[in-house]
Amino acid sequence: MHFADEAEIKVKAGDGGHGCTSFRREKYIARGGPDGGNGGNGGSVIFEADVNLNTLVNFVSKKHYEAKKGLYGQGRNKFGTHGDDTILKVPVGTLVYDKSNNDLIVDLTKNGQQIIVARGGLGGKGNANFVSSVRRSPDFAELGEPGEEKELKLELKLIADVAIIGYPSVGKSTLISRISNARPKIADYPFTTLIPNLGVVKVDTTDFVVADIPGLIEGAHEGKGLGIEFLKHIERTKILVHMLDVTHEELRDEYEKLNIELESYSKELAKKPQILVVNKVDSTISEIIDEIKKEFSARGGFATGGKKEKPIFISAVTGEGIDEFLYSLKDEILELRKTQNPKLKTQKKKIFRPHLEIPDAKKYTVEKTNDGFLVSGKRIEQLAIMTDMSKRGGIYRMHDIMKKVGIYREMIKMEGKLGNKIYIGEREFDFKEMD
Ligand SMILES: Nc1nc2c(ncn2[C@@H]2O[C@H](COP(=O)(O)OP(=O)(O)OP(=O)(O)O)[C@@H](O)[C@H]2O)c(=O)[nH]1
Ligand SMILES: [Mg+2]
Repeated sequence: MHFADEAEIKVKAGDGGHGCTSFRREKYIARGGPDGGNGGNGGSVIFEADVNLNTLVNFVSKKHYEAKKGLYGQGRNKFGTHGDDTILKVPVGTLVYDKSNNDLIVDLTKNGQQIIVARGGLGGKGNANFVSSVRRSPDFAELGEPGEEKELKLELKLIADVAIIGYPSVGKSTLISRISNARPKIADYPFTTLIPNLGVVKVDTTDFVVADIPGLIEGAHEGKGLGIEFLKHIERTKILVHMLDVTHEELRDEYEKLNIELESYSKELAKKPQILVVNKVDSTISEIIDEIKKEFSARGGFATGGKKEKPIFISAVTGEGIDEFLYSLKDEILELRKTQNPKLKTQKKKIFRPHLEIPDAKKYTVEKTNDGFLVSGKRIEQLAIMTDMSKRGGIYRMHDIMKKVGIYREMIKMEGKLGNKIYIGEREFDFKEMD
């Protein structure tokens, strides 16, 4: 499987259902009062960050996503059902960009965090809404608002508190599978891990996310092995667990070489606190462990950014030393969380439903064009697109609104006259005489 950390997709929210034009049927009354119900709102397309995912691969194979339409309103004041939202789960650490202008829409950093990326269209109002003293039997209803449509670019920068780095086959995946819920592939050949794996670790009451990073080798920054493109995923981690393999001969040398690789990728990365872990103690003898201890302390502990002076010896297979390792990791994380914002907070708050929020109709601009006026504004554009242009009543209502909110006054100030056009979004109206 190819590791997908970028994808481009199209999303389309559901259209709002049209409002209904209908009149009550009653005995002996030719035409009863209007009773056309409202159309349902269209569903929105929503992203939700999920800590159990670690690639965007689903979005590489499927590129189009839609939410359901709202149903039409019906007679007897029956409302159309709202369209269902489409919730797309993405890994925590997904950045969402609007492809049309490359603007960052959101950086999904919290597990459970949701964002509406394409808003469903508002359901149109049925004719029962348009009764007034001067309009007793309105023969028009609003159309449903089209759902938003967007082209998005997704980019993944995984967010983990801890990243396990080291040469191939030192036992990084074995460790993450022992301490977390992650179940990566483990094998005795180099570069078994091709994409970072994430796992949630729980020590007492503290939860944190650990990433198992593919093996690095000397020259990785020049593209050797799997290269260093994965290192961008550890830019946001707090701590690096630098793992060495006790069965290798030149541990100190390997350790320094990897730190140099980190530094050639980013000085920031090289400065991150590291916990040094020497794995596979079950395959060696205590004399060798003593030798390694001496070698590290003789040279003064860490070469870069390190905090812990002495390596922790573990066996990811037998479990030896794992508790000591987990408790030092937890202490370190709690210490760092005091100064930084915790990244893995599950967000339980309900997302804000923009359907409930109608934009302010008084917020608009009027500009002169060569044959009339261009009127812009969220609400006025929404009303225009929802106007049923085949019904005089609908068009008249639009003119009434323009008068009420002051658009006509503006146009008259700018010498609006009969024959002028009024452009609002995709719709076009004719300037009328004021009565
Ligand atoms: N004896 C012993 N073998 C271990 C230990 N930890 C891992 N191994 C073995 O080492 C080999 C490599 O383990 P992995 O966990 O796949 O190593 P890795 O660091 O993830 O390797 P890459 O993904 O290729 O970078 C496997 O055969 C493991 O069974 C350990 O504590 N003791
Ligand atoms: Mg591995």
